[in-house]
Amino acid sequence: MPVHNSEIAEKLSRLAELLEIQGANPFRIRAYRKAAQTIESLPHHVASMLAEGADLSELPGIGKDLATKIQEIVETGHLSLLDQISSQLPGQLAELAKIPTLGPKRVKMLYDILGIQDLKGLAKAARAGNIRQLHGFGPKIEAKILAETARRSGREQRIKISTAEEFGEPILDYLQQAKGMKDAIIAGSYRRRKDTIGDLDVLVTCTHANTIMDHFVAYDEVETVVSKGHTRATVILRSGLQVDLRVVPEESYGAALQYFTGSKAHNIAVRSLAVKKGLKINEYGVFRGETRIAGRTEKDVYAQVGLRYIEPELRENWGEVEAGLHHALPDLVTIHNIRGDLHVHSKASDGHFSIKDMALAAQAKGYDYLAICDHSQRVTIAHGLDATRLAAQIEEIDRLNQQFKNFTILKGAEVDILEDGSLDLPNDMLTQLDLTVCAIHYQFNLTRAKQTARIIRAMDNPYFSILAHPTGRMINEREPYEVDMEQIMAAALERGCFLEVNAQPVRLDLTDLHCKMAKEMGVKVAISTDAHRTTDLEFMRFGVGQARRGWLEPEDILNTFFLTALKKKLIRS
Ligand code: DGT
Ligand code: CA
Ligand code: CA
Repeated sequence: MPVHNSEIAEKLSRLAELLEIQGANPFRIRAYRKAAQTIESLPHHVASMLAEGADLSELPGIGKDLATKIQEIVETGHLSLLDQISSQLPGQLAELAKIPTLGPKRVKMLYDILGIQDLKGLAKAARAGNIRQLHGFGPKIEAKILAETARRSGREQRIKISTAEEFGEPILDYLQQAKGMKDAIIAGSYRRRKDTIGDLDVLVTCTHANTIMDHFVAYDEVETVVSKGHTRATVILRSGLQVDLRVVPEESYGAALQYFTGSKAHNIAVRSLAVKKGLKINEYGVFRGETRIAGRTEKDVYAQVGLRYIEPELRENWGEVEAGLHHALPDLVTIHNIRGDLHVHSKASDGHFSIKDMALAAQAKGYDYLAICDHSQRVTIAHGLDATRLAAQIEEIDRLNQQFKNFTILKGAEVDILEDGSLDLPNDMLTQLDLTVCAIHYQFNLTRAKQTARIIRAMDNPYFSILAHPTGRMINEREPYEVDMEQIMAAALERGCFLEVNAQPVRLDLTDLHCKMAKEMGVKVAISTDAHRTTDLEFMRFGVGQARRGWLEPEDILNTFFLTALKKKLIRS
């Protein structure tokens, strides 16, 4: 995979940052910073320039030394000087410098004066009020640091659902190899398809519990065995992920699955229904007095308390128990309802495959359509398209469509929403497209009122179709920007616009709760993968998971419709 300009720029600015903490020569630091900016704003991929034999030292502000370093990044994906300095710095100084409130200058001061070298030390000093004493810090910054350290220590423990799959599925495969294994399933938040997962809760039925327990703790990724009994064990993997295992008898499998799938709040609501009926419910079954009246399947368990089966994604006590009592549960969308993908990239911007390859991959998935939405010009780091390049792409898609049968490539663009709410491409270009996905990529820090107004102003443009990744959050990396989502949804509904559920596992934006809000307000959403490579099309399942958690049914989702119906919906009156 070729190295992107943005990745090169990132490494060079990072090097500047670390050199600053080391107290290196300011001129040298500035040189790396400038080089990073130069690379970031280049219209061409450095990787291809090098491949074509270009001499990078001819670029402004880039001398021989920097040219060599850039070449190293392109060739190896690494910058050895960066790795070296990073490992020389004491403790977590390199990490601390990434905290926006701090930056390298302040990290250096905190280390030099207070000896702070990690997150723990930072939090401790902030709590003790030692940071406000320092020149140039003050109570406001100290409070910010405190909030930031709390946020970081809390969030570091939860992993993305996609990462949980990477660890979880091989564990299930491994368990299946043990003698006497029957069912094995991961319950908990994983089964509820939450966007992040605290730990894995594995449930098995088998003929030889002891064999399974031994087999489980012998898994080669296990670092620590926290506990191991006859029917339950807890281990920590090398990655830090905790895995709980429970062996349950077959006649209790449904009850155990129901119990350990949670959520806790859902279980409590279900239990109180049982109590009203004079029943007892626990992980072994539903009991009337001493008699077990259900337990083998989840369906039986729910039936005994007077409920229809409730899909795991709904089990958050967000009204599903009430709905279950009144036969008002939604018929949730499934991955099989999805007929196409409305937001993918090609090589023309920051994707890695041609339009044709992306289309072939989508067709192979059984889709009817695929919308190519490359970035617009403002997003220079992604090599965004200007009007001329977009015009050429439109022609290319027209040509390609003649080669496809029963499959349509839709013409789209991921249009940047500029700070004043205008769109980054002229309307005489946008009118030639089937749809636009419009997104914010800059100025995340506006006030809630300003950010909301900016987005709504963008929706005023008649060529605005779908608001892409509406909050901009990146799980464990970036907080959402401030917006009034209710106001945005109301505006979208009024104007005939849609919101995206971006299915990238790091985004999952809209979130589950926002999906539910969309449902309640009657706004339709598009579940889109934002794929940059053919394999990314598989992210769809993560988006569908969030949509299901938000109670969405097929008709709530734009890309469950056939092409003709979809096209009608995309036309704004
Ligand atoms: P996580 O791991 O933080 O992402 O979230 P969960 O939901 O997987 O929670 P976890 O692993 O602590 O527990 C798994 C399930 O076990 C949970 O969803 C419901 C059930 N559970 C755990 N503790 C209790 C409890 O005290 N009462 C009830 N009713 N259920 C519980
Ligand atoms: Ca769990
Ligand atoms: Ca657990």
